[in-house]
Amino acid sequence: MNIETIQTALKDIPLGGLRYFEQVGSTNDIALQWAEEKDIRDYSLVLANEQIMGRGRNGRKWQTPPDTALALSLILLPNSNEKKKLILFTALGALALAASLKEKFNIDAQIKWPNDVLIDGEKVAGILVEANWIGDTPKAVVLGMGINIRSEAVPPTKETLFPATSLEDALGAPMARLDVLRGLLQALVNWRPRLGGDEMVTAWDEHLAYKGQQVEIRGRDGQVTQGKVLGINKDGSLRLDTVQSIHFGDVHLRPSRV
Ligand code: BT5
Repeated sequence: MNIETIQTALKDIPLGGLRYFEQVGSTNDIALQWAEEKDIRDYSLVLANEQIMGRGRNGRKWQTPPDTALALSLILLPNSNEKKKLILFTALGALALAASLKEKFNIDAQIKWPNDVLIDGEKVAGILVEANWIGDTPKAVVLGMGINIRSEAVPPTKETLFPATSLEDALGAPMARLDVLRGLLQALVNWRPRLGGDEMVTAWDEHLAYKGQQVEIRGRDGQVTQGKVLGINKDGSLRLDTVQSIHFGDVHLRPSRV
């Protein structure tokens, strides 16, 4: 992967700009800085071959060893409608990945609400959405995605909170990182106009992990909610067969042992 091969692979994607790094701290950090620039354009992409300080949510780490994975941050300039639905950009990324994996590789992936993509119950990709603000108005959304392509991308079991896998392990064959990236970006461009619409919520719901299963959700305050997963509500919250729907993002969602 180098800037020429990336440009060739992505020639049909309406990128506003492209920055590629052999090694970075975090692509999201680069993208957040880039998004501060006056002439920043929609669909500007930061891509790295390796991250040494990749970030997950709430101070957790995301590992991207060299030559094995995709680490990308896409800068999106939200329109006035999208500004009201920032929370749904995470699902947009997850849905675009799941839809493109099905279409291009016939891989069935599930979305573990709110931000992980799983294959057969193992995490293959994580998503971290951040934004640049001017006062209380979001100027740019940074959609950060880490996708394990080769098995070497998968951290040792004792280092992960949740079982993990790679796309090649799922497919049982080698995959070109740039094919996965092109499919993902095409799907993102296609799905973005439907952000928060019925079609997106339905497709998200169809890919939802643990549907019909009993799960427990631990919130930031440590409070545990148990219930059966029923689906996604129109506002993007998770519908359980308890009285409450889950709106907040930092949760640990697991199949319940009961
Ligand atoms: C996430 O956080 O899953 C969001 C990860 C977002 C990473 C992308 S890469 C491009 C962009 N630049 C960045 O710096 N970040 C974004 P969270 O749900 O908090 O999960 C983090 C947890 O996943 C860690 O604590 C580990 O247990 C586990 N983990 C770390 N690296 C992993 C990997 N490569 N595959 C599977 N699990 C991993």
